[in-house]
Amino acid sequence: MRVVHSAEHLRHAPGHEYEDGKAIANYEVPERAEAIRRALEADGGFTFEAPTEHGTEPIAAAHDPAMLGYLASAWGEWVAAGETATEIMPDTFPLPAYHEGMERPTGPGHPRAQVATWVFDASSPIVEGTYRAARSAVDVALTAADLVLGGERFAYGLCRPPGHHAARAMMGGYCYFNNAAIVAEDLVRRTGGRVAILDVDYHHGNGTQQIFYARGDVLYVSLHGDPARAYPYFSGYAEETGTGAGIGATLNLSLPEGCGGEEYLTHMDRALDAIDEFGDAPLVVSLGIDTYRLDPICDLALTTETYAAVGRRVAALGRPTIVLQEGGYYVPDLGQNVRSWLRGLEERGD
Ligand code: SP5
Ligand code: ZN
Repeated sequence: MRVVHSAEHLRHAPGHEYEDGKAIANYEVPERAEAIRRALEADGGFTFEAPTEHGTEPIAAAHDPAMLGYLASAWGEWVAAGETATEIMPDTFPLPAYHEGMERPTGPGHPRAQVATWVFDASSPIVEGTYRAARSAVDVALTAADLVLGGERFAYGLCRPPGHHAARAMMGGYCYFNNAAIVAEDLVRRTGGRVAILDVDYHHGNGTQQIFYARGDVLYVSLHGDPARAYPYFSGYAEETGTGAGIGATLNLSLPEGCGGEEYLTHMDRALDAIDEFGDAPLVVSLGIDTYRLDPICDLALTTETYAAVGRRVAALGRPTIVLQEGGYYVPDLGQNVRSWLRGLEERGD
């Protein structure tokens, strides 16, 4: 299988995130992508290539161009305002109730106001290299899509930072640009056809769902920890099925705490049935490995073998498939788990 990878992700090395009143080391570390790269290199069955430059147009097709503009200039404006911290994080949140019954002042505001306008959580710092790394993750994803449009049955984009929590006009959850959504929108525009997205990250892909919620031409199917207990809390319930032309084109399947391989695969079969029924569309997979039994921030119990079984079942759909990396935070086994998933997809065994 061909793998698209760039060292540009190393520019994004967030230091901290907020948990239970404390600053802790950020889980979304550069070593994640390096561990995956090394495991796939050692396998011998993957060939690596660099992404090609795709510019900002595909990003602006999925995101608010003003959000793109913000991320491009955030670091420079932070420094120009005399700030010296190495991470930009929101500390004051403009909830709708802040301005209830009042006008919301327009204008750019202080960089601290700006970041809280665009970033919805306290896990997703913007550092000096974030914009270049996030641009490169998009190029990685779009280059993987190019390979599949060029006739490859599968391609894997080793995206970092991840993307599925980034909505049309909002970043967060370690995500800045929504790599999978940008690819799906680009595929729709280039092929004139439909696209299915399968999101297997532990967390609900609120951003991907939001971007396509009113669309009937992009199916979004997600398996995730029940939002009644799991981040991002505010979306991912079964009752969310789409709106307008998109009614029926969103499917959320919640997983219980401790869910293991056998139970997981029954939920997966429901997800795959929905994709099969959607028709003969290319498939984009948001591959999160934070469903692993040892993941430090999640509570499912999947094993390395489960990932191969999932890969095999996805292959059985028979669709051209672009696999894009999302989460997964137990770094010692992350490479083997991704390798197992992709080998399952190619039916090379685990
Ligand atoms: C791409 C991706 O996987 N983003 C996930 C972002 C999760 N961010 C914060 C999660 C907070 C969960 N805290 C759980 C504490 C368990 N000890
Ligand atoms: Zn996740």
